Amino acid sequence: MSGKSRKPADSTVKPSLKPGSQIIVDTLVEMGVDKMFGYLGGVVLPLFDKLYDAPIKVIIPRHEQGGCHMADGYARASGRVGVVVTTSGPGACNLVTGLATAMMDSIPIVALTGQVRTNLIGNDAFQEADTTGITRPVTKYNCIVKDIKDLARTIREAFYIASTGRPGPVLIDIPVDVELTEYKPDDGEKLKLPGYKVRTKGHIGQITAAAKAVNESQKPVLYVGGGVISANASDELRQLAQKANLPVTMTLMGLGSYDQKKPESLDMLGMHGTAYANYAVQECDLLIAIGARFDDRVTGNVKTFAPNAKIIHIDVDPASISKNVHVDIPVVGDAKFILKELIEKIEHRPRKEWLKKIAEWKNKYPLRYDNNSTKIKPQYVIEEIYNQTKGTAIITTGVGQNQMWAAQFYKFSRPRQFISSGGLGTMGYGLPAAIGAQVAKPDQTVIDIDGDHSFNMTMTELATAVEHKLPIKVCIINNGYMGMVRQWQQLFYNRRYSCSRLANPDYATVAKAFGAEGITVDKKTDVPKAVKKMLSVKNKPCVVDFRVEGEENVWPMVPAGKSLSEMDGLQILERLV
Ligand SMILES: Cc1ncc(C[n+]2csc(CCOP(=O)(O)OP(=O)(O)O)c2C)c(N)n1
Ligand SMILES: [Mg+2]
Repeated sequence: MSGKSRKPADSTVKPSLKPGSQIIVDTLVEMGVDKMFGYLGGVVLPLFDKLYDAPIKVIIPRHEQGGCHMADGYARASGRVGVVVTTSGPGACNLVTGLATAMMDSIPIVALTGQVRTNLIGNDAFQEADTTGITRPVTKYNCIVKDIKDLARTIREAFYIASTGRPGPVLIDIPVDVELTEYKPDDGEKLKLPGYKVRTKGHIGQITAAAKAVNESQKPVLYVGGGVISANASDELRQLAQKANLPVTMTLMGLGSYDQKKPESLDMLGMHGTAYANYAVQECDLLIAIGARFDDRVTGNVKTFAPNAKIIHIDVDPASISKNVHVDIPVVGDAKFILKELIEKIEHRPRKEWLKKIAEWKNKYPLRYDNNSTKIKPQYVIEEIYNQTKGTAIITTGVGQNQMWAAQFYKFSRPRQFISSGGLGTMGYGLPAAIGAQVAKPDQTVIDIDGDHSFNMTMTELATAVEHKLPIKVCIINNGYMGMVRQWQQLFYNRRYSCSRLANPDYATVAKAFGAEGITVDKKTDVPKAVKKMLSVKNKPCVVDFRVEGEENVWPMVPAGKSLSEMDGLQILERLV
């Protein structure tokens, strides 16, 4: 930690005994933690006192929700477990949105929360909240440690549970008296998780059945989700697709798992996916789902989803199998292991007609926008960012139209490059996630493509980025609206824009007030030089306020509940040729 004069640590502690607060720090170091996020408060002061001397960089957000999203962005960018710590009561409650975001997207986080003294629990003590009760539905696992003997082991278990199987957030609640109790922990103590089983290798009979189905299929499609990224299975996915000659479509969470520059990539499917991906899914005879969960934004009407297809589902979570859509060949286990086995058993097939048909769809319905407009089109801004960064930046997003355009117009080529709140759709995620990603990857360009209203929710975290000299870039696609809400109001509520336009601050001025660089762009011709300037800023964040056309829509669009082939906006795209 910087900017402090160190006072010697308390020397009254007997050498073999350690207070719980020191046990927490030592166990975090043992787990390989060298950076973490957190916020102070009464019941975590013992812990922060020990962090003062620890070999861990602690980044303090301006709101605990931001801290949780930072830990999440850190985890997504690095593949490691993100760690966040908060005080009891209000601090712990502020984590809820961040935990739910990580839970829905299967992101490994360990959250440590302080709690009131054990003997005060249940007394409505000052800053007491039932943290484990409140966070149970938004964590993979949580518990309270009431006995110092369990502390080190429980923290180790938290890291194990968060990062294995289907990853997710784990919360450990620690009363302040446990932090203060002295104890000599047993370093060699084994984890005690009798009920927690992780299936790694898939059932060989199922893998053989899957291989047979792939070999026999005339019109297969790979449908890939974020599970391939968490399983670090992108190399295997590429080998599988190339060996068996399979087209690949990805969910929002799966973007980056397959290089979108490759011809076999059909890009994103679903509500705002490409027409060629959606048509291919609706016409395929075999759908090979890997680490994906048949979310309603992907399937549209489940009853008419992939109507002619046999479905293979490879997933580490048995609870995901046949949850939304009936699966013919389930394979439960780690995608990396399973794909390795599958690659051995599959054969190349030419599939000329199928691939020709897909090429025709791709040719007929590429993603387009009106680039002859004199106004700034959001898609143009994103294309310019893509071109100037040569497709290599890490992109985080807000939620809404900005997120969908980022997914459509930035082409991703590697896993952990696209970081977005998919399952929960959390506005305010983009900026803190960018901070977490930049902390994880200091040498890479990290860009938050954000919405004006998403940015409004957590923009206070600019202070955190300035303090740590993080050169993140924030590109606000400023349409002056809650754009995605406005689009729905336009299409389904007869253009009655009820409450979806609010006053915004001048973002360049806001950025400068925080000590960041701030740029306003209101002319289309100024977009390239603003992007160039933004990319050249070092050692501090740069916010660019792109004043884009207010009523641009995201196309194509499968209206909620419709079947995937019933896309609106295709005629509009065709007219743009
Ligand atoms: C925390 C939160 N509150 C509400 C919503 C519902 N919602 C989804 S998109 C959206 C509008 C987003 O506006 P903006 O950030 O400006 O993005 P745009 O769609 O204009 O690009 C809203 C309100 C949400 N996803 N998250
Ligand atoms: Mg907006």
